[in-house]
Amino acid sequence: MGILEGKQGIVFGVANKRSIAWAIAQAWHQAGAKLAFTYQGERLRENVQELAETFGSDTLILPCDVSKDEDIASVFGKVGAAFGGLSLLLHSVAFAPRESLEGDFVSTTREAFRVAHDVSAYSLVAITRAAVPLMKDGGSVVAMSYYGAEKVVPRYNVMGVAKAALEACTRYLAYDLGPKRIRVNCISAGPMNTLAARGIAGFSEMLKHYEAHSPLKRNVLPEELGATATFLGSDGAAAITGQVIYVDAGYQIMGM
Ligand code: 0WE
Repeated sequence: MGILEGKQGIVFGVANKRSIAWAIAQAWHQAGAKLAFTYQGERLRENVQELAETFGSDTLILPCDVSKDEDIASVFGKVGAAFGGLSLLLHSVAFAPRESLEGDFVSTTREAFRVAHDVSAYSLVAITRAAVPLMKDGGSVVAMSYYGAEKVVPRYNVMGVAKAALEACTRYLAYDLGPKRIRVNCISAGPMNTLAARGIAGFSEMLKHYEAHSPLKRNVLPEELGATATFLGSDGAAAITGQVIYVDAGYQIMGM
């Protein structure tokens, strides 16, 4: 009997088998949850279908561009019809235009700033609001963040500002939804070797830096993010809301 038995959830942000969202979906599934998935764009449909259907050929898989209100309304309409209720929501979605993650932060355009905040931060507010009517017995919303939200990580740039907004949104949502027993938390993960990290200049050096300098002297495994998200989804975390939980081999405590 898993600790998420009888719970139903929706996962935003699977792109491929290396996605953090996929690691968390597997952990939630193994803990007994029934899951629906969304995918961003036709390009990713097959990938997500192939993965999600390992949980059963009847798995609900829906297109969703989180920057479109109509897509979000359609997804939650269909999830409501299929599930009747919802307990778990994973937000593992971020985007900033590539150029904005390369040069100086001071060069960030108004449009890059807008897109990064719309896709990476406002989307949490939009999908959480749409989930509230389905979370009749309370629920757990989990969003993914990164250390660049609180300290300068060279070239993370506007994504750092958007993750700071995401973490602040988490606190305000937690306050609003606490009376409905809906909890909202972030997991701040150490750097992971995902599609989103591919091609980022100096990324393998970043992994080596964590190995050398984090208290645990290693990087984080995807299944460790899954285990934390499973805890946050479970009744063991019933009094935890509005928090940023660091799953980063301890890196965040260091001053040097
Ligand atoms: O949040 C992220 C990355 C999210 C991301 C990645 C991309 C790459 C492709 C958002 N938008 C885009 N846009 C693209 O066009 N991380 C925590 C991973 C990451 O990204 C970095 C990092 C780390 C760590 C970028 C610069 C420096 C460090």
